[in-house]
Amino acid sequence: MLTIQNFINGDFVDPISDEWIDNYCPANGFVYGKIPDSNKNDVQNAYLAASKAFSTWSKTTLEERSNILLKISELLEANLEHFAKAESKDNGKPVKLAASIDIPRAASNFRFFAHAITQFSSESHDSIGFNATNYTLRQPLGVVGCISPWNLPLYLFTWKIAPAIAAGNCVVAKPSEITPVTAYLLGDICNAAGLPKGVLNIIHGKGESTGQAIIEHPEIKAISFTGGTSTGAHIARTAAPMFKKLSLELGGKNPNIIFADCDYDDMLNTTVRSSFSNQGQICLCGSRIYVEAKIYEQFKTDFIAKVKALKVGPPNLDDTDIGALVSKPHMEKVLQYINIAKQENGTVLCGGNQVKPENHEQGYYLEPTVIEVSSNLCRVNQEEIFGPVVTVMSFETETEALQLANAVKYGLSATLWTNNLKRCMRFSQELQTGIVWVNTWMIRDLRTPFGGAKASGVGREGGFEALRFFTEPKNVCIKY
Ligand code: TXE
Repeated sequence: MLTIQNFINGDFVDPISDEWIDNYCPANGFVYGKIPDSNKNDVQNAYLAASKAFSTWSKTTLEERSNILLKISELLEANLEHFAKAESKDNGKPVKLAASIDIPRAASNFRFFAHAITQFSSESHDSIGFNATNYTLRQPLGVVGCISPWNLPLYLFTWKIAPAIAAGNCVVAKPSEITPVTAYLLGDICNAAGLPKGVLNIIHGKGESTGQAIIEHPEIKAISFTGGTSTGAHIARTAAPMFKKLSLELGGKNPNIIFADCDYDDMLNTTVRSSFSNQGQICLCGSRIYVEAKIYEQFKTDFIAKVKALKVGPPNLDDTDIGALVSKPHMEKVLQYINIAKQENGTVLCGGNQVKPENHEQGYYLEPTVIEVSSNLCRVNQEEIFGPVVTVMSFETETEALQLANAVKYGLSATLWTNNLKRCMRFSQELQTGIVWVNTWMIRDLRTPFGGAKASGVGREGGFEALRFFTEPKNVCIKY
């Protein structure tokens, strides 16, 4: 049994209440560890450690901060295999995915912000006619809260922590209680890299208690959150009266719009990935597929053949394409949506069932599922399922495709497949999303603004946007 502890002031400690939560292995459904069920006293201790560290950390040179972040990145790379196995076991994702995407990206997050902070600058404004000049100071906020979800555990946890500490803040961070292990392992790496005590504090526990104590802490100045839209709305309601800065990266229901003039094979292979990578549990997955009518039948035949060839199985096997879903309740939620689709007259073209691999019968496995729908208004086309389920639907005209794509409450990302430049430019302007991918999916340049429109969130992460979020701009005006 793996016992996870909180990481406060550079030390690993038990929760004050001595209360614990079971941690499940999605691959076989067994409990394999326990994690702290932290309460507000643990959060307060983490806050006090962070607050004490802040006066020194905020004054360290950029070179010093940058060197420590680079060291963390190097140590993550040196321990890649260990972290990848831990992530796969904790989350259910194929170990080859964790080793090729999750852990390398966590290392890149630290490396990227180690460099970005040395290039971050602010503006000056010469007030002509007033004999005055203004410059903008960008100062760290103080103690900030970072709360992350279970789908890309270390990847998203570090995507928040790295810019926060690079900018000179100290952090109270909470990973998802469903996937706590790699965040726990990160504590050792931070100590080995020489990160001063208290700069990063990692608290484990449930959203409604531990997370709640972070968001309502009066001295935690900002919250960077990734997770569900309803949780994001609750955080906004809680934090707004305290005037906390908020960055919310929430759900998505992203359109994948396919025109007949695209590079067909490239589109087909990428669409399999954008539909089912990480068991469809990525906020950027293209879960609504719209195909131009003249290639619709062909697309269905070819797509379904490829989807049926995907291998569902234990995440530790090298030939597994689709691992386990993250938890039993989540698997049940996804299965429920498949039933809703049937009740709404959707046609399950492939998949739709639970899978029970040998010796893993209690694991949380689902077949990759493709559902044909006739109305964009059905619940499976409007609500975030966040599992290995996509819908397909045909369209006749460009106007119709755009209308279908935009007719949801979410606005995170969109993918467009076409070789028509004018159409590409029109769609890029008109799609109501924070990200538009044309003839590709999931190329991520860490300098770009990342986030969503509408119910997909508020604010942007990535590049200097993240460093702006984690700093307070102050205008200094000097008359001469
Ligand atoms: O997320 P939650 P859940 C979507 C997806 C999924 C749904 C629910 O549709 O099915 O959200 O997933 C913490 N104060 N996404 O329930 O609850 C929680 O402990 C402070 C999209 O797992 O939003 C965890 O650390 N924190 C998504 C984090 O919030 C609170 C990724 C996310 O959990 C809290 C994951 C509170 N009151 C799910 N309540 C994406 N955008 O990538 C919970 N938390």
